[in-house]
Amino acid sequence: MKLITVAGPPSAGKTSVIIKTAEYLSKYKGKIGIVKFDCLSALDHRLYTEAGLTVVTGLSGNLCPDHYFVSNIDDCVQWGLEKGFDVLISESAGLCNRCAPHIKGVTAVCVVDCLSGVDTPQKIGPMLRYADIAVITKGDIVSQAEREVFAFRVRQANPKAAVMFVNGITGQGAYDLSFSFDEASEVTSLEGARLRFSIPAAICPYCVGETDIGVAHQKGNVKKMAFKEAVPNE
Ligand SMILES: Nc1nc2c(ncn2[C@@H]2O[C@H](COP(=O)(O)OP(=O)(O)OP(=O)(O)O)[C@@H](O)[C@H]2O)c(=O)[nH]1
Ligand SMILES: [Zn+2]
Ligand SMILES: [Zn+2]
Repeated sequence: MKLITVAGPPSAGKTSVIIKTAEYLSKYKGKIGIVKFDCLSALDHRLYTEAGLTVVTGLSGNLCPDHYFVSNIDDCVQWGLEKGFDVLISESAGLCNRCAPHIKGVTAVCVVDCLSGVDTPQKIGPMLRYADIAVITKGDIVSQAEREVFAFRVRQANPKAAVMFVNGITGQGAYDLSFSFDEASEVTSLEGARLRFSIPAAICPYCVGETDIGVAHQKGNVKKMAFKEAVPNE
């Protein structure tokens, strides 16, 4: 079974792109399964099941969704193998912009939407920087010049990634994306595999649910601000 991790900011178009790509994948590559990771709620299972795709949802609740992802992805692989999928695609929310679910040796996709602003590719960090394929959505709503500038900024953030435009609504570009999944390697277990980028350590009382503000509650892995002021120009 091939495994593909798809990450990207909320509402970037991940589900739309996956559904359009899965149409081709199920035609040419066999049975497709989906795992959706999110924090508090996810409605994507409705879209996936309407599209005829089998999906499981993992909600991380009070954990960072990427920490939750890395603790559960091998179980998802085992589920996918039991179900007899040929391709398993994980969609994760990329909510903290510091984590990335991408795994060494597993094809990694980052979806960014070109309405999100030209600085977004720099802001979203390892989710884009460590992806093999950067998919840009919503190119239909901006001008050719804006598409080019956005793609340039994506290439600056990750010079190694293949950059592809996919329209999540019409599916334009999804055929090419489905072909680039050919290179995804076969996975039977992730035991011993490694993430491409470390997940931040976050062991402090707030990680385990404390809500009180005050020095007495700042124990463990706490980082304090350095107050370097940027002053207004005279
Ligand atoms: N115009 C346009 N709209 C798009 C495109 N791709 C996705 N959308 C729309 O953008 C919205 C969000 O798309 P989703 O596919 O749900 O995005 P997502 O990244 O899966 O969202 P979450 O899982 O909720 O984070 C939907 O209304 C889509 O129809 C695109 O290429 N062009
Ligand atoms: Zn989604
Ligand atoms: Zn995180």
